[in-house]
Amino acid sequence: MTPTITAFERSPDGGKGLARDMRVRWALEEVGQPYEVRLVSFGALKEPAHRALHPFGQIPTYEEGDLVLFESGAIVFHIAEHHAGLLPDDAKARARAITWMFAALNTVEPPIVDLGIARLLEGEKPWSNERLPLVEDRVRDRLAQLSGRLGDADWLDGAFSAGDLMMVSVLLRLRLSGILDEYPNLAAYVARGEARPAYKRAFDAQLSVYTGKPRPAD
Ligand SMILES: N[C@@H](CCC(=O)N[C@@H](CS)C(=O)NCC(=O)O)C(=O)O
Repeated sequence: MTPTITAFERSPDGGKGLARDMRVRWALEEVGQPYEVRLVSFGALKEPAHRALHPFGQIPTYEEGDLVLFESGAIVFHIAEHHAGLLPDDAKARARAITWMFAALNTVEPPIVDLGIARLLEGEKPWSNERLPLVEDRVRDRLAQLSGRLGDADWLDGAFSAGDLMMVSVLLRLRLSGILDEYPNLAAYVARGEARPAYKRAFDAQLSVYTGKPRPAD
């Protein structure tokens, strides 16, 4: 059954790959699962029809028959569990890959989201100049720890997994800040993720929504 995901009708980043449907698209492309996309306006996100799918009125959602999921992490995990290619067969390696998914979402993404808020929404506040360096340093702390763990490995734990997909997706949100480049092994890690054919297909598909150009595969 072909799943349907939701994405922004108009993306705040114009299709630079930061909206969270990108993670889901990437996972679906990695496992070779075709999918449909339903575009949702900002107004419609908060309407009852969408809230029935997503209690917080956000994207992405995932519908597969009568199964409805929200939260990009839960959706990617569901895809990874039901298709080969994103989680190792070995039980312990699988548990570690899932651990990295949670680490990306629960430990690395929050300070990165906080930085986005501090820069984009709080820049005019009288206390912004004092707060911003503190938020940036919290991001740097996490990146230094992650950089130390990754070392010169290609991926976080052996072969590429859903843990890497999620970590790369989260780190990409830092690109415009320049902070990622302070950690060359993390910048190279993200570049490896972006170089994957599945990532490129997902990126092109998301971008085509906003440029009006057809998907390359069409
Ligand atoms: N934790 C959620 C976050 C979802 C989220 O923040 N979605 C954003 C787009 S990337 C959204 O819908 N923003 C519009 C809004 O919150 O009104 C996930 O990972 O799926």
